[in-house]
Amino acid sequence: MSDPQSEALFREAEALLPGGVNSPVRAFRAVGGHPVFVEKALGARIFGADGREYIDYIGSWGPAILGHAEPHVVKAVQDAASLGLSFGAPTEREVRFAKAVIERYPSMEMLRCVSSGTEATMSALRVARGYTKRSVIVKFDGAYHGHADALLVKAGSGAATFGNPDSAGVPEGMVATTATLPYNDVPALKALFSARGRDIAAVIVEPVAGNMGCVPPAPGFLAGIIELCDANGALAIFDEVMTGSRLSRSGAQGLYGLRPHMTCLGKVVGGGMPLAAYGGSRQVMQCVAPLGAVYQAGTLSGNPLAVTAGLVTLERLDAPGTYERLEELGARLEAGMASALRETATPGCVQRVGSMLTLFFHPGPVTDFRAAAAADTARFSRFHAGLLAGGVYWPPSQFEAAFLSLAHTEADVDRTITVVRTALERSRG
Ligand code: HOZ
Repeated sequence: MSDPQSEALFREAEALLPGGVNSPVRAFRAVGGHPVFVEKALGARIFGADGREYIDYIGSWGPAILGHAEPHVVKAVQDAASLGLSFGAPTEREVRFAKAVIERYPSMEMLRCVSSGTEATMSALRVARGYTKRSVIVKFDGAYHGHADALLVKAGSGAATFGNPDSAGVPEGMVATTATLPYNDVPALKALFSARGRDIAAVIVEPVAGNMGCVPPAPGFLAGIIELCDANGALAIFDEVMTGSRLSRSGAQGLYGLRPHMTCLGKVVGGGMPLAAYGGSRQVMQCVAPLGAVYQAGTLSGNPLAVTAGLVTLERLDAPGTYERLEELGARLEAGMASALRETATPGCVQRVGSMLTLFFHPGPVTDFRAAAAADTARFSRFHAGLLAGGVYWPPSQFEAAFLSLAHTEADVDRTITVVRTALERSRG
C-alpha cells in the first residue's frame, strides 16, 4: 500500500529517533514496511498523514475505550488546560480521581498517581519489597510489565516482538531476584513457593495477558496466585494497566471476582493522557513516602489535565450498558474472524476477553508464551499488510492485543471481517 507521506516522514524520523519512533512496536519492524503517521483520530477511525482513513483496533494501545477525541473528555481537558498545565502541587481534581478509582476497585484503599504503567509496576514492586522486607519477585514468561530493569526478563510486547525478551543494558544483579514461570502454571508457582517462599516479596501478573497476544487466565490461575501469596506472606500484584476499567468497571479483578493485594492501573484510567496509578490496602500503601520508608515521587504525578481526562473517562464508562456493548462488539468480531479462519482453512485461533482480542496463527489454544511464540509470525506479517491495505489498523505484532471501543459500530466490525477474510486468503505463503 502506498502512503508516500508517512514513508517520507518515517525516513526523516529514522535519522532523529531510534527506529524512527518513541516506542519500539510502533516502528512496524515485526511486520515490515513503515508505520502510518497519524494526522488525527476521531471515534473509531484514525487518519494517516496522507489523509487515508482506517478502522482503528490499536486504540492508542488501550486507552481509547470511548473512541478517539470523545467530546466530553476533550472539552474537560480544554477547560482544565486554561487553568494551568502543571502545578507540582496537590489539586482537588486528583482527590476526586483517587476517590473514583478507589470506589471502583475495592482492593485499593489508597493509591498513588504516576505518569506511566512502567512507573506503576516498578513502584508497586518497590512497595511490595519494602512491605515484606523480601527481595524476590515472580513474573510470568511473555508478560510485559513495562521496561523497568527487573522486569525485562522473558518479557512480552516489543521485547518479545524484536527478540530481546532479556534486554541488553540490564546488569545481571538487577534481575538476579526476578524469577519467571510459565503463565497459567499454578503447580510451578507452588513449587517455587515451596523452595523459596520466605524470599518472595510479590507475584506480578497480567490477569488477562495482553502482551503476548490475548491469553486468558486458566480457571483457578489467578485465585491460585492470591492463595499462595496469602499463605506465604507475599503480595499478589495485578498489573491491570491493560485490563483496568476495560474488562469491567473494576477491571479483570471485577470480572473474575478477585481481590489482589496490589493493583497497577494505566491506559483507560488516564483517558488518553499520561496517567497511571498503583495502590492496595491502607496497610501496604502506608509504606509509601512521606508516610513510610519506600521512596517514590514525580513532578508530573497526578497532573491536572491527566486526572481530568481520567475522571471524565471513568464517569462516561458508567453509562448504562457500556461493558455489555463492548462484549457484544467483541463477540461479533471474534465470531466473524473465527469463521473467516474456517472459511479460508487457515490454521489459527481467535482469543478474546471482552473488548481485547488476538488472532493467533496457531491452532490454539494459546495458554502461555511457549504456545504464542510458536505462532506463524511470517504469516501474521502478510496478514497485517492485507489488513492495512484494506483500511484496518491492527497492532503490528503477533504479540499484542487488539482493542475495541464504544465508538466502533456493527458496520465497522462487519467491514473488518470482510477485510480479514481477504487478508487471510492473501496471506498464504
Ligand atoms: N507497550 C505497548 C504495547 N503493549 C506499546 C506502547 C506504544 O508503542 O505506544
